[in-house]
Amino acid sequence: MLTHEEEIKLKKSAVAVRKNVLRMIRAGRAGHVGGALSAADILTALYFKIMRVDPQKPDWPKRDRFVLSAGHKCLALYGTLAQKGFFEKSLLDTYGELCTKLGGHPDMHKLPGVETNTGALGHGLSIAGGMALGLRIDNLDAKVYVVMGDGELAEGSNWEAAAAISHHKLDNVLVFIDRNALQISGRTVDVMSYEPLDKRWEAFGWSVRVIDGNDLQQIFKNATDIPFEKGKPSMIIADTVKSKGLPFAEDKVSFHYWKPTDEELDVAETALRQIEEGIE
Ligand SMILES: Cc1ncc(C[n+]2csc(CCOP(=O)(O)OP(=O)(O)O)c2C)c(N)n1
Ligand SMILES: [Mg+2]
Repeated sequence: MLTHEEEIKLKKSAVAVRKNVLRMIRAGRAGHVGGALSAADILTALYFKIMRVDPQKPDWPKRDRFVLSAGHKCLALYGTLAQKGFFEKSLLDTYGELCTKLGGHPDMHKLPGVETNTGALGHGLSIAGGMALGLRIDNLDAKVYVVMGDGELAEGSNWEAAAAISHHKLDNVLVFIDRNALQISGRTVDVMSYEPLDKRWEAFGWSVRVIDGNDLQQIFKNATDIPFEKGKPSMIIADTVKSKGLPFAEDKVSFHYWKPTDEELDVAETALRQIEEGIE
C-alpha cells in the first residue's frame, strides 16, 4: 500500500504528466490524446514507484525495461520520461517540429529512456519477450513492463507472443492492457472483440488480474510483486477511461486523435488545474 503522503505525491506526478501531454499538443497542434491520458496513471506509477530506472544512466544493464507496445500513446511516455528527468522539459515544446526527437511514435535512437521503437501495433509483446529471455540468459533480475492497447489485441502477432512468453515461462514480464474500451474507429468490442480478456489470457498460460487502471493505489498494490505466480508471465487488465482527466473528452472516440483550438486547450488546462487543486 502507498502511504497517504506517497499517494498524494503520485497523484500530483500523474497530473504533471498529463500537463506535459497538453504542453506537447499545444506545441504540435495535434496528438493522440485519448490513449495517452488513459495510460498516464499506469506510466506514472511504473516510473515513479515501481520500476528500477535511473534517468542519469538510461543504459544501465540492470535497469527494468519498459515497452510501449501501443506506440501512438507516446505522449504519455514522453511526458513521463521528462517528468522523471530523462531529458529537459523544454524538449516537449519541439513536439510536431521537423526532425524533433519526439516523433509521432517513439524512437530509441533519438530519445534517452525509449527502449525500443513502436508504433506499428502488435510488435511490442514479441520484443518484450526477447528482452525477458535475454535478461534471463544474462542472469539479470531486471523485469520487463509492457503497455498494450485493447484495440491493439486485434493484431494476431500478439497471440503468438503470448504463447511464446508463457511457453518459455518468462515470469519476469508484466503486461498492462489499457482497456479503455475504445480504439481508433469505435468501441473495441464492436470493432474486434477478444473478450473475455481475462479468460483468454489465462488460457494462454498467463496469471491475470483485473484492476481500475486509473487508480494509482490499485496499480501500485498489484504491480509491485511479480510474478503473480512463479513460472508464469503476469497480466494486468487495467480498466481505464480514454482521455482521463478531460471531462469533455472522456470516453469519446473522437478524441483518439485531437487537433484542438487554443480555446479548447485552455479549457483542458483548466480541467487539469482543478484536478490538481482537488488532490488531498
Ligand atoms: C499495425 C497497425 N495498424 C493500424 C494502426 C493504426 N492505429 C493507430 S492507433 C489504433 C487503435 C488502437 O487502439 P487501442 O490499442 O485500443 O489504443 P488506445 O485506445 O489506447 O488509443 C490504430 C488502429 C497502427 N498504428 N498499426
Ligand atoms: Mg483502446
